[in-house]
Amino acid sequence: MNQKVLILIKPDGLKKSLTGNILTRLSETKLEIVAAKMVRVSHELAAEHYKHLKDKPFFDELVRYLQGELHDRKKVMALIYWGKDAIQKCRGLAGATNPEEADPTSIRGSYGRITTKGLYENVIHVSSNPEEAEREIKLWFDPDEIIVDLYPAKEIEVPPAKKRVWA
Ligand code: IDP
Ligand code: MG
Repeated sequence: MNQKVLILIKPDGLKKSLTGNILTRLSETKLEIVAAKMVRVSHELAAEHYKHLKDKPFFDELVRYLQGELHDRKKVMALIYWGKDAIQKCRGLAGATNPEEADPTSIRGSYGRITTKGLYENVIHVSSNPEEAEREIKLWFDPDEIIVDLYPAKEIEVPPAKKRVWA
């Protein structure tokens, strides 16, 4: 079954200069990249992304982590992979949530760590099911930032607004 999946290279992955390694590992899947961008992550975006964990004791630290507050890297790389069994393939390469329990050859097993505060810094996010992928893709991307039509979209009239252009 063709699926789409949101991948985030988290701030620790960027700080450790792992972008190339992670993309190389993901290329083993032969999936297609249909969107990619660098994102400055607001508190609102990070909290919304991880809202299913808002009652966990590590939630505030997790939001700070995704915002880059722990790594002096206030950005993440967001990508959408698309193709057959995309979620299972990417989750498999990523490895278990806890980097100490992840297969040592997986991305998280190779590069993740547990901080002294107990947060799992696991360098990559991968959506875990199609419903979560849809919610997350719509949270991180607008339709026109994706080179294929993944979900129904509509056109709306946007009132004239100020926009930055090259000087
Ligand atoms: P996932 O990233 O494997 O889908 P989730 O349960 O969705 O796992 O958790 C989101 C993120 O929250 C994890 O990737 C990890 O960074 C962090 N996290 C999850 N569970 C724990 C925990 O028990 N202790 C510390 N950090 C955790
Ligand atoms: Mg998850």
